Amino acid sequence: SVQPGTTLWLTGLSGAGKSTIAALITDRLRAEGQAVEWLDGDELRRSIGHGLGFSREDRFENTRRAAYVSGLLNRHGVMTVISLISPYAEMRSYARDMLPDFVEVYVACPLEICEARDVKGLYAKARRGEIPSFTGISDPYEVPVSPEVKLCTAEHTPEECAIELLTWLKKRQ
Ligand code: GGZ
Repeated sequence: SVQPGTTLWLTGLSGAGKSTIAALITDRLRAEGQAVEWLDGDELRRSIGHGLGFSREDRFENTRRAAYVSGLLNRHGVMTVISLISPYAEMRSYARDMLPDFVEVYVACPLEICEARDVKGLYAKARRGEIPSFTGISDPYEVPVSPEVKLCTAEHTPEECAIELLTWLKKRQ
Protein backbone atom coordinates (compact mmCIF):
# COMPACT_ATOMS: atom_id res chain seq x y z
CA SER A 1 0.00 0.00 0.00
CA VAL A 2 1.15 3.53 -0.71
CA GLN A 3 2.30 6.00 1.91
CA PRO A 4 -0.51 8.60 2.22
CA GLY A 5 0.25 12.01 0.77
CA THR A 6 0.50 15.26 2.65
CA THR A 7 -1.92 18.18 2.36
CA LEU A 8 -0.27 21.58 2.57
CA TRP A 9 -3.20 23.81 3.49
CA LEU A 10 -2.46 27.48 2.88
CA THR A 11 -4.82 29.83 4.70
CA GLY A 12 -4.74 33.63 4.81
CA LEU A 13 -6.38 36.84 3.63
CA SER A 14 -7.06 37.66 -0.01
CA GLY A 15 -3.86 39.12 -1.40
CA ALA A 16 -1.64 37.62 1.30
CA GLY A 17 0.21 35.56 -1.33
CA LYS A 18 -1.31 32.08 -0.97
CA SER A 19 -1.63 31.35 -4.69
CA THR A 20 1.82 32.70 -5.56
CA ILE A 21 3.49 30.58 -2.90
CA ALA A 22 1.34 27.55 -3.78
CA ALA A 23 2.42 27.80 -7.44
CA LEU A 24 6.10 28.03 -6.49
CA ILE A 25 5.88 25.12 -4.07
CA THR A 26 4.05 22.94 -6.59
CA ASP A 27 6.67 23.64 -9.28
CA ARG A 28 9.55 22.89 -6.93
CA LEU A 29 8.06 19.63 -5.69
CA ARG A 30 7.23 18.53 -9.24
CA ALA A 31 10.76 19.29 -10.34
CA GLU A 32 11.90 16.92 -7.58
CA GLY A 33 9.66 14.19 -8.97
CA GLN A 34 6.96 14.44 -6.30
CA ALA A 35 3.39 13.69 -7.44
CA VAL A 36 1.55 16.85 -6.42
CA GLU A 37 -1.67 18.70 -7.27
CA TRP A 38 -2.47 22.32 -6.52
CA LEU A 39 -6.09 23.14 -5.67
CA ASP A 40 -6.71 26.90 -5.73
CA GLY A 41 -9.78 28.67 -4.33
CA ASP A 42 -10.53 30.56 -7.55
CA GLU A 43 -10.23 27.45 -9.71
CA LEU A 44 -12.26 25.30 -7.30
CA ARG A 45 -14.99 27.92 -7.33
CA ARG A 46 -15.05 27.82 -11.15
CA SER A 47 -15.22 24.02 -11.23
CA ILE A 48 -16.63 21.89 -8.41
CA GLY A 49 -17.64 24.95 -6.36
CA HIS A 50 -19.60 26.60 -9.13
CA GLY A 51 -22.48 28.55 -7.62
CA LEU A 52 -21.03 28.80 -4.14
CA GLY A 53 -20.96 32.28 -2.61
CA PHE A 54 -19.25 33.69 0.45
CA SER A 55 -21.67 33.04 3.29
CA ARG A 56 -20.29 31.03 6.19
CA GLU A 57 -22.16 27.98 4.90
CA ASP A 58 -20.87 28.35 1.34
CA ARG A 59 -17.29 28.92 2.46
CA PHE A 60 -17.61 25.83 4.63
CA GLU A 61 -18.96 23.84 1.67
CA ASN A 62 -16.07 25.07 -0.48
CA THR A 63 -13.65 23.83 2.16
CA ARG A 64 -15.46 20.54 2.53
CA ARG A 65 -15.19 19.84 -1.21
CA ALA A 66 -11.52 20.81 -1.30
CA ALA A 67 -10.78 18.53 1.66
CA TYR A 68 -12.70 15.69 0.01
CA VAL A 69 -10.73 15.91 -3.24
CA SER A 70 -7.51 16.31 -1.31
CA GLY A 71 -8.26 13.13 0.61
CA LEU A 72 -8.82 11.15 -2.60
CA LEU A 73 -5.45 12.27 -3.92
CA ASN A 74 -3.61 11.83 -0.62
CA ARG A 75 -4.86 8.29 -0.35
CA HIS A 76 -2.91 7.44 -3.54
CA GLY A 77 0.25 9.10 -2.31
CA VAL A 78 -0.34 12.36 -4.17
CA MET A 79 0.60 15.44 -2.22
CA THR A 80 -1.76 18.41 -2.40
CA VAL A 81 -1.27 22.12 -2.05
CA ILE A 82 -4.50 23.92 -1.18
CA SER A 83 -4.82 27.70 -1.32
CA LEU A 84 -8.10 28.82 0.23
CA ILE A 85 -8.83 31.77 2.50
CA SER A 86 -10.58 29.22 4.77
CA PRO A 87 -11.31 31.96 7.32
CA TYR A 88 -12.89 29.87 10.09
CA ALA A 89 -10.86 27.82 12.56
CA GLU A 90 -13.67 25.27 12.57
CA MET A 91 -13.26 24.62 8.82
CA ARG A 92 -9.55 24.15 9.11
CA SER A 93 -9.91 21.72 11.99
CA TYR A 94 -12.53 19.84 9.98
CA ALA A 95 -10.01 19.49 7.13
CA ARG A 96 -7.33 18.43 9.62
CA ASP A 97 -9.55 15.66 10.96
CA MET A 98 -10.46 14.47 7.46
CA LEU A 99 -6.95 14.21 6.07
CA PRO A 100 -4.16 11.74 6.82
CA ASP A 101 -1.32 14.27 7.04
CA PHE A 102 -2.56 17.84 7.32
CA VAL A 103 -0.10 20.70 7.46
CA GLU A 104 -1.63 24.09 8.23
CA VAL A 105 0.37 26.87 6.64
CA TYR A 106 -0.63 30.34 7.75
CA VAL A 107 0.23 32.84 5.03
CA ALA A 108 0.36 35.88 7.28
CA CYS A 109 0.17 39.45 6.04
CA PRO A 110 -1.30 42.51 7.76
CA LEU A 111 -4.66 43.61 6.31
CA GLU A 112 -3.25 47.09 5.55
CA ILE A 113 -0.62 45.56 3.31
CA CYS A 114 -3.05 43.24 1.50
CA GLU A 115 -5.26 46.24 1.01
CA ALA A 116 -2.42 48.42 -0.25
CA ARG A 117 -1.41 45.72 -2.76
CA ASP A 118 -5.01 45.25 -3.89
CA VAL A 119 -3.92 43.28 -6.96
CA LYS A 120 -7.47 42.72 -8.20
CA GLY A 121 -9.06 45.90 -6.83
CA LEU A 122 -11.32 43.83 -4.59
CA TYR A 123 -10.49 45.66 -1.35
CA ALA A 124 -11.40 49.00 -2.91
CA LYS A 125 -14.69 47.52 -4.07
CA ALA A 126 -15.31 45.99 -0.65
CA ARG A 127 -14.65 49.38 1.01
CA ARG A 128 -17.15 50.97 -1.34
CA GLY A 129 -19.67 48.36 -0.23
CA GLU A 130 -19.76 46.69 -3.64
CA ILE A 131 -18.69 43.28 -2.30
CA PRO A 132 -20.60 42.20 0.78
CA SER A 133 -19.01 39.84 3.31
CA PHE A 134 -15.47 40.50 2.15
CA THR A 135 -12.91 38.75 4.35
CA GLY A 136 -11.03 41.20 6.56
CA ILE A 137 -13.36 44.11 5.74
CA SER A 138 -16.89 42.97 6.46
CA ASP A 139 -16.38 39.29 7.21
CA PRO A 140 -14.16 37.54 9.76
CA TYR A 141 -10.75 35.96 9.39
CA GLU A 142 -9.85 33.84 12.39
CA VAL A 143 -6.09 33.85 12.73
CA PRO A 144 -4.66 30.31 13.08
CA VAL A 145 -3.67 29.65 16.69
CA SER A 146 -1.10 26.90 16.14
CA PRO A 147 -0.30 26.42 12.47
CA GLU A 148 2.55 24.04 11.66
CA VAL A 149 4.15 26.78 9.56
CA LYS A 150 3.72 30.56 9.48
CA LEU A 151 5.00 32.48 6.47
CA CYS A 152 5.21 36.28 6.71
CA THR A 153 4.79 37.74 3.24
CA ALA A 154 5.17 41.34 4.33
CA GLU A 155 8.78 40.62 5.30
CA HIS A 156 9.77 37.90 2.85
CA THR A 157 9.46 37.37 -0.89
CA PRO A 158 7.25 34.55 -2.18
CA GLU A 159 10.43 32.67 -3.19
CA GLU A 160 11.81 32.94 0.35
CA CYS A 161 8.49 31.75 1.78
CA ALA A 162 8.38 28.78 -0.61
CA ILE A 163 11.91 27.79 0.40
CA GLU A 164 11.00 28.14 4.09
CA LEU A 165 8.08 25.77 3.62
CA LEU A 166 10.14 23.25 1.63
CA THR A 167 12.88 23.36 4.25
CA TRP A 168 10.33 22.74 6.99
CA LEU A 169 8.94 19.76 5.05
CA LYS A 170 12.37 18.22 4.55
CA LYS A 171 13.40 18.67 8.17
CA ARG A 172 10.25 16.97 9.31
CA GLN A 173 10.97 13.74 7.39
C1 GGZ B 1 -13.23 37.01 0.22
C2 GGZ B 1 -13.59 37.03 -2.05
C3 GGZ B 1 -14.88 37.49 -1.84
C4 GGZ B 1 -15.31 37.71 -0.52
C5 GGZ B 1 -14.61 37.28 -3.99
N1 GGZ B 1 -14.46 37.44 0.50
O1 GGZ B 1 -7.77 37.02 -3.69
P1 GGZ B 1 -8.68 36.34 -4.61
O2 GGZ B 1 -10.08 37.08 -4.69
O3 GGZ B 1 -8.25 35.94 -5.94
O4 GGZ B 1 -9.20 35.11 -3.86
C6 GGZ B 1 -10.37 35.38 -3.12
C7 GGZ B 1 -11.35 34.33 -3.49
C8 GGZ B 1 -11.79 33.69 -2.17
O5 GGZ B 1 -12.12 32.40 -2.41
P2 GGZ B 1 -11.78 31.22 -1.40
O6 GGZ B 1 -12.39 30.05 -2.04
O7 GGZ B 1 -10.33 31.16 -1.12
O8 GGZ B 1 -12.53 31.62 -0.05
S1 GGZ B 1 -13.04 30.66 1.09
O9 GGZ B 1 -11.93 29.81 1.52
O10 GGZ B 1 -13.46 31.58 2.18
O11 GGZ B 1 -14.17 29.87 0.59
C9 GGZ B 1 -10.94 36.71 -3.64
C10 GGZ B 1 -12.31 36.38 -4.18
O12 GGZ B 1 -12.45 34.95 -4.13
N2 GGZ B 1 -13.43 36.90 -3.40
N3 GGZ B 1 -15.50 37.65 -3.05
N4 GGZ B 1 -16.54 38.17 -0.24
N5 GGZ B 1 -12.76 36.80 -1.03
